[in-house]
Amino acid sequence: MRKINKILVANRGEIAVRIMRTCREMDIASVAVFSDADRTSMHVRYADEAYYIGPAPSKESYLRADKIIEVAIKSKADAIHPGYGFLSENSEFARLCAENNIIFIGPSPEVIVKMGDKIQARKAMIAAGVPVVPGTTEAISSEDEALKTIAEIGLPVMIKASAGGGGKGMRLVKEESGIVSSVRGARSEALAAFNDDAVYIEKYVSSPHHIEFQVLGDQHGNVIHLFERECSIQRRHQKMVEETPSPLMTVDLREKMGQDAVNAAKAVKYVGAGTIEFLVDNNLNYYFLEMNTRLQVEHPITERVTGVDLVKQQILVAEGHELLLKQDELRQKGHAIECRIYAEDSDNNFMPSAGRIHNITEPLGLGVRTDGYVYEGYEIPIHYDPMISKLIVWANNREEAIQRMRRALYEYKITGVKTSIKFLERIMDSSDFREGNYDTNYIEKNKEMLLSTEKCDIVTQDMVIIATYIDYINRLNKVIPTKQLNPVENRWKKYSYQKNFDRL
Ligand code: MV4
Repeated sequence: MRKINKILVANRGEIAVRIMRTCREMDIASVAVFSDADRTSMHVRYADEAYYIGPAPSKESYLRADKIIEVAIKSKADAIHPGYGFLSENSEFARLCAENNIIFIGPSPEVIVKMGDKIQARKAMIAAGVPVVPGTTEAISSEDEALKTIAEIGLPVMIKASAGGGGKGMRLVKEESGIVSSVRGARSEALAAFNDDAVYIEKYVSSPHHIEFQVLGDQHGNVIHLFERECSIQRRHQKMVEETPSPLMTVDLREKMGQDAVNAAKAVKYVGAGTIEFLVDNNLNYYFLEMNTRLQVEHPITERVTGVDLVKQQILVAEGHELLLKQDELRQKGHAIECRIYAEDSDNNFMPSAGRIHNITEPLGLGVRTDGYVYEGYEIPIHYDPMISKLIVWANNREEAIQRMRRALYEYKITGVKTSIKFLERIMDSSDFREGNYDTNYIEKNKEMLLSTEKCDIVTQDMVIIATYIDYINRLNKVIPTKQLNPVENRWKKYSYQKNFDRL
C-alpha cells in the first residue's frame, strides 16, 4: 500500500481536466505538463503546478516519456495518470515509471504488451474460454496458409495486423482471388505503421454491433465489470454517440458477456480500469475483439448509470486498495447517452475546423454533464484531437434520455468554429436511432438524412437573431472591438446578419 499525494497527468484537453477534478476531490495535488500550443489551456489553469515539456507536435511533447518522467521526479509526483491516447498504452512508458519508483496508473507493462499484440490477446482469450471470432491462432506464415484458412472458415474474411487495433491495418477479403494481394498489402501497411508485419485472419462478421464492457481489477486478484457500452455509432472508426444500457442487450446476454469480460481480465491478472471490446452479430453471437488497457473517452456514461467514479477507482487500486465494489451490489440505474462534440465541419467531409472559440454556452439543468476544456477566446490547436467536449445526459429510461439529449444539444451554442452539434441532433432525430435499431453501418446507412441541408430554415432564423444579440452584447462590453469584427462566414450569421443587427 502506498498513498498517492500528487499525480502528474500526462495528457491535455478534457481528459486531463477530468482526472484533475477527481484528484481535487481526493485531496491529491495535480501536476500538468504542457506544450507550446497549450500554455493557456484549461488543464494548465486547473492544475496545482504546470511544467513546459516542448514544442506543439505530440512527438516533441506529450509523447516524450523521458521529459514527462523528468517532470514527475522534479515535482515529486508519486504517480502518473496517462489518460487516453498519447502514452496511455505504451508499455515502455509504464516500465520507465516503475524503474523510477513512480506509480503508473494503469496495468503492468507485461499486460500492455500482451493486449497490444492482437494474436497473443486472442490466444489468451481462447485459453480463458472467452469466444473469439473464428480464424487463425498464429500469425499466418504463407499465402498457402491463408488459402487453407479460408477453405476452413469460408469467405468473406478480414486480414488484420497483430500490432494494429482500432481499425488500422485491416483488409476485407470477399473473393479467393483477392487473398494474396490483401495479405501482402496488410503486411506492408503493418510494417510501415507498426514496424511489425505479423497478420492473422478472422471470419468477417457483417453489420456487427460494437459493445464493450468496463472492467476494474485490483492488485489482490479481484475483478468486476460495470456493464456494457453500446458504441456502434461510429464514422471511420471515430465514435460519435455511445449509450448504456445497449438497446440490443438482454438480461441473459449481459450476464454471459459480463462474466466473459471478467474472465478475460482475470486471465491476464488485469489491474486497473480496462475495456473488453466485443463484436455482436444479429443473432446475438458475440466475440472478443480486443482489450483497451486504459480509461476510455466514453467512461462517463458508465459512471452515470453505476454511480462509480472510475478515476477514483483507478487511483485507489493503484495505491493497492482492495476493490470495495462488489459485483452483486452493482446496478445500472436509468439510461445514459454521450455525444462527442468535435470541432469539425460535417458539411465539408468532417474536416477539422480550427479556430478561436468566440462564444460558448454549455447546456445545464437536470441530468446533464459536460466534460470539456475550451473557453471563450481559446484557440483550438491544430496539433491534437479535434474533440472539444463530451455531452453526457442521464434519465430514467432511454426515451427520456434521448429527449434530454435533444434539449441539451439545442442549448449548446458554440460560435467561432464549426462543430458536430447539428449532425448529432440529426442522429437523435433519426428513427433508426430512436428505435434502437442500429449497428456499425448506421452512419453509412443514414448518411442522406444525416447530411441533408434542408429543414433548418426556421432554426436558422432564430439562430441569426441569437448570434446577432450575442455580438451586440460583446460590442457593448468591448470584448470584440467593432473594427475587428470578422467578415461574416457562418451560414446562419450570413443569412441576414446586418438586417437583424440594425433592428437591435
Ligand atoms: C471486424 C469487423 C468484422 N469482422 N472483425 C474495426 C475496428 C477494429 N477494432 C475492428 N473492426 C472490425 N473488426 C471481423 N472479424 C468489423 C470491424 C468494424 C468495426 C468494428 C467496431 C466498430 C466499428 C466498425 C466499423 C467498421 C468495421
